[in-house]
Amino acid sequence: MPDGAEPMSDGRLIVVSNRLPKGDVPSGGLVFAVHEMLSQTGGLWIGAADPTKTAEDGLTQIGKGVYDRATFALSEDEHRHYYLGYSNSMLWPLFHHRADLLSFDQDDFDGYARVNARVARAIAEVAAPGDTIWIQDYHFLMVAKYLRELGVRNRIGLFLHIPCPNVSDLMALPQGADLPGWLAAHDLVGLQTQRDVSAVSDLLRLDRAIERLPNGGWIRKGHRFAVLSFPIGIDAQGFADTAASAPELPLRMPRDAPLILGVDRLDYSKGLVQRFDGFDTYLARRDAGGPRPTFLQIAPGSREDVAAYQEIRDQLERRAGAINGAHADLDWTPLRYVRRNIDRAILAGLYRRADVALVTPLADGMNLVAKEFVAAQDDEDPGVLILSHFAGAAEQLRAALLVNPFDTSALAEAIDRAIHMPLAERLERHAALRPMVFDQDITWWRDNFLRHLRGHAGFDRAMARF
Ligand code: ADQ
Repeated sequence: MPDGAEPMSDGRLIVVSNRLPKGDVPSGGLVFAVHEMLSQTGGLWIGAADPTKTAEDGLTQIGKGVYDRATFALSEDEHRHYYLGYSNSMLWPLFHHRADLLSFDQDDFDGYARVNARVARAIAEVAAPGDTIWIQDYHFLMVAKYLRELGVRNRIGLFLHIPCPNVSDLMALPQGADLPGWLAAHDLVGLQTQRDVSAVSDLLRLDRAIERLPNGGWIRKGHRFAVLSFPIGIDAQGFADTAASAPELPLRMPRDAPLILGVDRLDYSKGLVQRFDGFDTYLARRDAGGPRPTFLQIAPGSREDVAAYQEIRDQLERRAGAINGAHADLDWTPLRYVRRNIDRAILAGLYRRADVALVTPLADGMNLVAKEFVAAQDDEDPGVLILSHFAGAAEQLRAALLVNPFDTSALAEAIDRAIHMPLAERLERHAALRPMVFDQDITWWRDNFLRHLRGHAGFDRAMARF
């Protein structure tokens, strides 16, 4: 859209995410919610193509229906630098407060910038006046900046799914001083939590060109923008229905034995080693005559081309072996560690069967597993959620058993408390958690974000007062 023209509201929605949904009716929270929306309104969904030898500009249409799906090209080299490198070996660890894991490489940043610029050019070519551009996550932090340089004045929103770095984290990023400017190129930056909003507010103050406006908005070189929290939700009712009608579970354990469940992508941010340690301590302290719980940890591998992920995988395998070695018996394996993807209906059934969920990340934007567990419970006999203070979900799910995942002893104590929690307390906690998950679901999240971005939530009027 040429400079000078006024954006209209409610044009098409253009969504950009690293991954595109597979199949015609995709499953999974965010993907399904955006699919549902685009199916109603039409629009365009852009994501990365599989890497090839060389990469050219433009978009390739890969699916046509009520809305279009298109890919941008990525060379193998760019995949290495943009995706494995800068996105997942710089931004991911940095935003999860793990500056010790950063791997510096100028080529990584160059690849990231090149891919972001290509995505911006592709969007600029297809965006009509009035279209809303919604960028997902840390893979595309520079796209809005490039779009503005190309003269695009459409509404641009960014939703960041991961936590925000604080000022000292950011100093470890060679491009740290530029990040506030990249964020300022959007109209709306959406974050998971209020804690993230505070962190970003501190970051923005590092850029002298950015000023706070009296009503809480921000301005940089005449461009106003907002930074607000929109905690992401799940399709709670859908998940509850799936859980209630789940097939029989192939668990082979006594029906009355307590089941403790963990479900995570295998990632160092999820606190799995600390969780295993907590369970180990719990086992060492437990009363020999008491219930014999099984802790089932499901953790499919991810990003296995990145060294830090291979390390955490090896570490967990060793810990799992040692824990079972120390505590297992002829008829009891206390820890079951499963690394494969589990069918969603079975997963939902496992959540419902579980007496305790261990959701103990060291840093996490939100953590959908915590919400899925709450949604899947039998309201008359609910299980207990043990939740880390460091999961974004802890801001909403205050009625969970909140723990510090670094404190092994406290974790062991929480497991013991959860296993023995009386029904009355479980019911009370569940009653407080349930509305947070069912009322603030994925549709609420999506509509809330887009209403703010498109200016139907007083955003325009509020901005006009500045
Ligand atoms: P993730 O880090 O991927 O997401 P999370 O929010 O927990 O983390 O979502 C994982 C999803 O994968 C859940 O829906 C879970 O059910 C599913 N899953 C995990 N293991 C599985 C298995 N073995 N089989 C099948 N399904 C499995 C990022 C951020 C989070 C943020 C989300 C959404 O890191 O903090 O909550 O985006 O914004």
